[in-house]
Amino acid sequence: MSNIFKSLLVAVFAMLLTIPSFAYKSQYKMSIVVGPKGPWGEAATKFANLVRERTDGRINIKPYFAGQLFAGNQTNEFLLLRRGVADFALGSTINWSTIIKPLNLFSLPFFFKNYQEVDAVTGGKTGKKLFRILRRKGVVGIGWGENGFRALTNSKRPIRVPNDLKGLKIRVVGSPIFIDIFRALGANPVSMNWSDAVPAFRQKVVDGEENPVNVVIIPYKVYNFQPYITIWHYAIDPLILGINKADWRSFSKKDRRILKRTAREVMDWEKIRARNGLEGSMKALSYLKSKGMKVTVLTESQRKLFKQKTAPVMLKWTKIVGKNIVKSAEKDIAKQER
Ligand code: X2X
Repeated sequence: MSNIFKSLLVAVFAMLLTIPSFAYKSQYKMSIVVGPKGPWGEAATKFANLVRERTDGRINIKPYFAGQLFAGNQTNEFLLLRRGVADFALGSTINWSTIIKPLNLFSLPFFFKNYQEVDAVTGGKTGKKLFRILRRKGVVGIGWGENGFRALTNSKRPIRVPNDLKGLKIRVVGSPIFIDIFRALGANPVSMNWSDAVPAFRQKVVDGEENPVNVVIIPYKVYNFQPYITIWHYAIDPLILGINKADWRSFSKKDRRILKRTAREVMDWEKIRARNGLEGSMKALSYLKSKGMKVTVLTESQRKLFKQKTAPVMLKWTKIVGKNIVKSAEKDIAKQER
């Protein structure tokens, strides 16, 4: 080999090593099912801005709110992220659970009692296991955020015992576990995308729905259409900040570190807002009352009645989630309680 050719090769190699950013896209698309208002949307904007700033513009993320990237079909979000139609997503575990079955863990009826248990699982071995599963399916998870414990709202009456739900038409996400839960409770569940659900509330096409207080019910003013709310902690909806694997691999080590650090920081910020006033003194509930809502908080014994009614759903879906994942979550929770 001639010396000139050798030095040319060395130079090309050196170039490849020193410029890992040559394959970066000029813009990265980020999917979010909700609009820019409220903790979820605001966290997406904050993440995009901080990442742009901290990478000196190398990673330029554009948030696409209100499900624009998946044309309304929220349970397709994971597939679109995996295929690279979206590069990033701040997604609900519910919306991804139709593709990634173990994520139904968070929708198992009355499984998680409080935020400490949720943190023990997402921050524990189970959270890592779930991220490994996502990675095998083409998505790298870099942070856990929160939509929240899902509360039940309706326009007809207070819900205190399972019988109160009888015959009520309840909008749920298009994820089959929710159909099973509400059927077991005697209600009439209908699955509907979020973008169709909001007009359906306005037109009273449905009697009720279920969503977290701070992240959805308040920003979307659900109290204007459905004045009864029951706080029952029947399902939790963590969010995952995920990146398409090919995109992740294209980023330099330094930028990956920036992404992870920023995700942790912004997701912690978001979680505080998602939970604000929903622990201890439950101040967020006074806000709902000031908006004319009639608030019911289930006691532990009332909650048990609902839990009993949905026991067959728990059994069926434990198998679908995977017994090992459910066991692992139980272990993480027990560890936290010690
Ligand atoms: O559709 C819903 O209910 C929402 C916004 O909470 C989710 O994306 C799961």
